[in-house]
Amino acid sequence: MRVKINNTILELVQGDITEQSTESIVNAANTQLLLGGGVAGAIRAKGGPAIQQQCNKLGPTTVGGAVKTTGGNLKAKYVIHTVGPRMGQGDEDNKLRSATVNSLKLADNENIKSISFPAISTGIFGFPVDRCAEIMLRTTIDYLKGQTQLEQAVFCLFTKSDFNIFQDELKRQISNEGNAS
Ligand code: AR6
Repeated sequence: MRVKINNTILELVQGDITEQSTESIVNAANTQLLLGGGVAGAIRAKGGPAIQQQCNKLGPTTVGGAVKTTGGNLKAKYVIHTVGPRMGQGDEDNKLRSATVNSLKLADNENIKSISFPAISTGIFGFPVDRCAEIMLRTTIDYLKGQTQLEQAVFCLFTKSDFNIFQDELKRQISNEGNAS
């Protein structure tokens, strides 16, 4: 599914984010910037050691923060590492909002034109996927309505069921606002 928010294409796809050819992909990181399992594990396996090496110089970071490294051997030139909330630590919704908006801002500040997000925090960190879809899509749509050089923002969902949840939520948000073209 694909909609346009002002000048930016917002797209949902199902698949492995490490196969995305956007200029940047987002890693669902931890505050230590140690690439563990899930998205991070796939990035480490496919991207090679340069990514963790750069992370070691940048970490630790904060929940909701975002930092950039090389994409190593990935198709994406850059990885934007952002830390989502771990379920149960408190103020999770705001932390997920910050992680999303800080990733988008970092991309813009670095003149990056395209970005792919996973469903941050919905794996090892245990955040519900429907709430993640609502927050990440709302935050991204609001951001793209403002000043941005981003040409494409992609949400890459690993499973068909997560894709369907994001698709239903995007349809709901777009029809409530009538802001897509
Ligand atoms: N492509 C796209 N989505 C994926 C992929 C992939 N290759 N692999 C998993 N997902 P997670 P978190 C989905 O656990 O919950 C790591 O150890 C997955 O199904 O990657 O934020 C880090 O180092 C889920 O929907 O991130 C941190 O310590 C979503 O991506 C911690 O996990 C996020 O799952 C971060 O946990």
